[in-house]
Amino acid sequence: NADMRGIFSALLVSYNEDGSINEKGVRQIIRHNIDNMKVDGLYVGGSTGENFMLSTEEKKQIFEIAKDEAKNEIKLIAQVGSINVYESVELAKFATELGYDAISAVTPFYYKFSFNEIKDYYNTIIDSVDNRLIIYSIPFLTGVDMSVEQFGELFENEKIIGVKFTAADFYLLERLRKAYPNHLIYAGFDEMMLPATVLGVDGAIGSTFNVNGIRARQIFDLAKEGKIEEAREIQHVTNDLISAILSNGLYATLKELLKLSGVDAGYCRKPMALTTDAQVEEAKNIFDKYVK
Ligand code: NGF
Repeated sequence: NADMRGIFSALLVSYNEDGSINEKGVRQIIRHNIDNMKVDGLYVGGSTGENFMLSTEEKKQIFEIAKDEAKNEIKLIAQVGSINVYESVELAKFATELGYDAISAVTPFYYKFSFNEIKDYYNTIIDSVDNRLIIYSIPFLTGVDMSVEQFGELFENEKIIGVKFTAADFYLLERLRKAYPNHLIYAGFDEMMLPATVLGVDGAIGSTFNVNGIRARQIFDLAKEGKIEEAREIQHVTNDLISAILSNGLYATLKELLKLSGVDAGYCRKPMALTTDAQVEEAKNIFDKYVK
């Protein structure tokens, strides 16, 4: 599974003001990631794509657009997780038929599912397709924490090849790295990429790579080469940028920064709010300081 290592942007999706998908804008975001951010791949249908607010048909449409635009230029991962496992299976089949290189699924959320239920969810999804699966673990949004042993039980299914680890628990990350040296681990928090890379992650999946992909790759490569001080300097600039983005509203600001780069990134989708004038103004300052 070494083909899946590297830097993956969590794809932002351009929506029109009425919430419909702006296909032209989505294509431009994809091109910007490939041509200017030089990413190795895209993570399609994640939190960053505002995926959990979409209908099944809309999710499929985004998978289709991404594959049609990216073709085989980069790797594509389709996030198909949903607390409706039947929808996940349908999406997994759809993305596999489109030729996605792997699928991923968030841990099922909202209800307090037992570990056995979570395991059944993952096996149900991946056993329905001829593909590979990456677990999406994001405990701060889902409330689902899993132990080293529980990850091991999931990895008993050979088609489950890794985890997208969006957590600040570096002890757990180190334990997972030691226990499963042949599974893929992706760093999920862009602001913690350097420590995660030092601990041996295989790649990273992040929202801010849509605008900061070049620095992200520098941090990753320098850390892999053991050039920690140089990597730290770039992480410092990156985190000045990320903290400014987070203070101004994550997805709205990323979209404004893309617009300032000439990409029609559109609006966020309800119930996310429309961007205010003050946010737009602040995004210009952020752009001039860190992105231009
Ligand atoms: O946006 C979130 C969650 N996390 C992303 C990323 O882990 C999510 C992260 O890049 C993702 O990949 C996806 O599913 O779309 C952060 O936005 C970033 O580190 C800033 O905190 O809130």
